[in-house]
Amino acid sequence: MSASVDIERARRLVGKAPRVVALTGAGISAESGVPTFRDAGGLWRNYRPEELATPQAFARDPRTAWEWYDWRRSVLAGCAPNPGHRALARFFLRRGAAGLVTQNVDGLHTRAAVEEAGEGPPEAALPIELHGAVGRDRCNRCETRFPAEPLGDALPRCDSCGGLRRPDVVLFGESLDGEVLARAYSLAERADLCLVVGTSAVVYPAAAVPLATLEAGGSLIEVNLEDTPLTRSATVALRGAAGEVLPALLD
Ligand code: BJW
Ligand code: ZN
Repeated sequence: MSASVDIERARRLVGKAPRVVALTGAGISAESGVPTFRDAGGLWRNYRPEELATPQAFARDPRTAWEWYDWRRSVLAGCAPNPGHRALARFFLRRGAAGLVTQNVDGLHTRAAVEEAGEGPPEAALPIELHGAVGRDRCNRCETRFPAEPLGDALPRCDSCGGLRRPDVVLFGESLDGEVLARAYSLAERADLCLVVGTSAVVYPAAAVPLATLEAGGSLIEVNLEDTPLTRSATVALRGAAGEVLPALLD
């Protein structure tokens, strides 16, 4: 089917769905210059991201793990929301019903919502961040949270208990926050349509969020450059860059 027919079908689905949930991944931020995890070019000093985003990497060699996060923070400091983030932010500001779930830790959805709303966006327009936020630290021992600071010669320590700090993100093998995950599933189960954008859909339990919409009888639109394990369940699969497809789909 041609791309223009697909986008028209997808626009009709969006138009008639009372409640829409979106699940986004690293691909939506690629056009902002944020590296993805599993595409070519996802390497940093010969490490694969999957090897560094683990509690084992932090335990074995905290300096190397910290340097990777410090590098990612410096990349992010030069990045801004792109037309894909902004189209989603406008959509949820306008529609409210259901909402936005993201695996991303880059904070760009929140920045887009603030920019589109002109400060103080309503709660419903803010993303549910399944994997935390890289712009915060958390104490490994007492869980106190701190704003991120640039990495110095010594590894950052907790002001309250002296424990090692780490970025406040969910690493492989760690559990997601139960309340955050429950909110995401509850939105997905009650949605008529799930819009899945820029994720390889291989990391669980995030990849099961669209399945909750499907199991409840809803439909699925996928926006990605390539096929994923979710593609065969998609009602419409839109092939293209999120920053181009989302404004055409949602505005
Ligand atoms: C574009 C584009 C453009 C590019 N436009 N598109 C069930 C089965 C098997 C395993 C498990 C399971 N349940 C749990 C597990 C274990 C594990 C897991 O899922 N493993 C699989 C990989 C095999 N899950 C966990 O460990 C989770 N914890 C957990 O379940 O606890 C309980 C438990 C533990 C152990 C066993 C069983 C249960 C925690 C997962 C935490 C993931 N953390 C990370 C790092 C976050 C911090 C950080 O940023 O450093 O989260 S890993 C990384 O992957 C990051 C991402 O959020 C996540 C998903 O990646 P994403 O967003 O999909 O990015 P990519 O790069 O993979 O894909 C980009 C996509 O965009 C591609 O498709 C491109 O084509 C596309 N694209 N440009 C549109 N312009
Ligand atoms: Zn502490």
